[in-house]
Amino acid sequence: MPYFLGLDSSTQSLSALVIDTDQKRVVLDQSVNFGRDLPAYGSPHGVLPNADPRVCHSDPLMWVEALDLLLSRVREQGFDWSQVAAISGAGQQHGSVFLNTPLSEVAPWSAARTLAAQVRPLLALPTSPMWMDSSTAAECEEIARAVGGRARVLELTGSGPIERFTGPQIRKIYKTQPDAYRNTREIHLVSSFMASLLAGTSAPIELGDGAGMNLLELKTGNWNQALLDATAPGLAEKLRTPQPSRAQVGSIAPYFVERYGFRAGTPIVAFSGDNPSSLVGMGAIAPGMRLISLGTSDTVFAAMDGPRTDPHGYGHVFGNPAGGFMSLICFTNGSLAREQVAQRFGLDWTAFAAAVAQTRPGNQGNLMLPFFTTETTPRLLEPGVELFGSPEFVAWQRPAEAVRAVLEAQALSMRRHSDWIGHAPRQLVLTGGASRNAAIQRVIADVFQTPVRLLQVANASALGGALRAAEAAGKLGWEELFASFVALDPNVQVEPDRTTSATYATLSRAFDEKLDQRLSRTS
Ligand code: XUL
Repeated sequence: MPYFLGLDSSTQSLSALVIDTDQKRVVLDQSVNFGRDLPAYGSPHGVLPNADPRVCHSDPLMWVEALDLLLSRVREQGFDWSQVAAISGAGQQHGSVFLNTPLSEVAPWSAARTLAAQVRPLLALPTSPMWMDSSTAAECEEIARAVGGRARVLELTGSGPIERFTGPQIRKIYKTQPDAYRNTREIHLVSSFMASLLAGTSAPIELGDGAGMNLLELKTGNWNQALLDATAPGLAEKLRTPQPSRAQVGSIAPYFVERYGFRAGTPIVAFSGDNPSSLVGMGAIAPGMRLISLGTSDTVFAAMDGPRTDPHGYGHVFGNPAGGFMSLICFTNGSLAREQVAQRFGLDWTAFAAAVAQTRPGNQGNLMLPFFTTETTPRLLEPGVELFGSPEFVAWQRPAEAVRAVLEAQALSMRRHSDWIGHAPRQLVLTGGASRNAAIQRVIADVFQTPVRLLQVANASALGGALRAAEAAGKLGWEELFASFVALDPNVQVEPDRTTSATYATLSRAFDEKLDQRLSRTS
């Protein structure tokens, strides 16, 4: 059987992508959008509303119901799930699910009831803290203090203590909802939770995604006792030993065989985080390629030859699912900031791209600090947008300049904050929803003075899951899989305009100055 399924449980949707390794083609690529398809969860963008903008939780039952909905929809279209030989996948990173019963102790899922109905009574906490949450500054400081400072957390885990990471989130639950914490017997990442649902038992956390918890020691690949103790009492018992990415964590639960027609015994390979999975889906498991994913958040990432850490403490080191490490820098104000500017002037994406063409590189010195929401890179716990330049621009009366300003600021910030990765990139490979936007491609190529390319498959994270399932099944190696499934789009080759180099050097200095002033005011 040549079919392999990759699932991706991301912020706003659940996707399924199936590859046929004999025919070397993608045979299925479908998604359930949480806001559109599951409106009852009141989360149009996958996040529950909260009066405090720093608090971002999701309803884990929404992810569970999305799985049932996606599998049944695809089956109704006539797709035969029994052709799938192995399954893997990915989840949005850092989010956590708190269960009152380890899934290894629950009775097999009953095919007579929905999965959500069976998971609901197992939740020790009705909502899941997710990666957009920035409400744990106090907990980050407490953890850092307990283990010897922020630099020590960075050295141990590859990341400084970060508000959205799972450890500080767990500590906050322990402090603010002690009963819920006491009732919790198993804590999952979104990735291990999705794998557990499919396997009908407790799937362990995978090393690549586990590195985003501020709990895992990079050197040993195991939980660090000092960090566990600093986070919450009894935490070790609520976490299973982390497993390497190729580990088979179970076989498909009979529920999915009976309801959707999967083949009994189909192996489930450990699920990873969406970024590590995208590294695989973009064929970038060896150092040398620099990747930019333009999604709800923007991320810049690359495989690394060793676990080098960010001296500024903003970037992260995660596990590379193919072995070794990867760097990742997350910019929270990604699509979110672009959307805010577009909405402010009533622009659709065509008009947004056209606006860029009406302005010149460097934007005549007009500059934006585009922190519409709290920011991870650089760390800003108070949102705030600042404009500098002509009086009309500063008064938000220049739509075209505002559009260029948000894009230039995002690219300048990516360039400034990714220099620690090393290896000056020879090309930048873009993925994610906004990567098809020609104006964005142009600004990134010019700011970095580096050629920009695109991949043919947009959903790199789900593709990464399918490729990981195929590789773990043992018949095909990475090179063969990449040769069949990872191709650059021949129609997109954006060369940097060399004449803009001096302009962007000047703009970059101005941007750094304004950003440093902002950071010194807030630190
Ligand atoms: C990475 C991060 C985001 C989420 C998005 O550290 O927080 O990219 O993984 O799903």
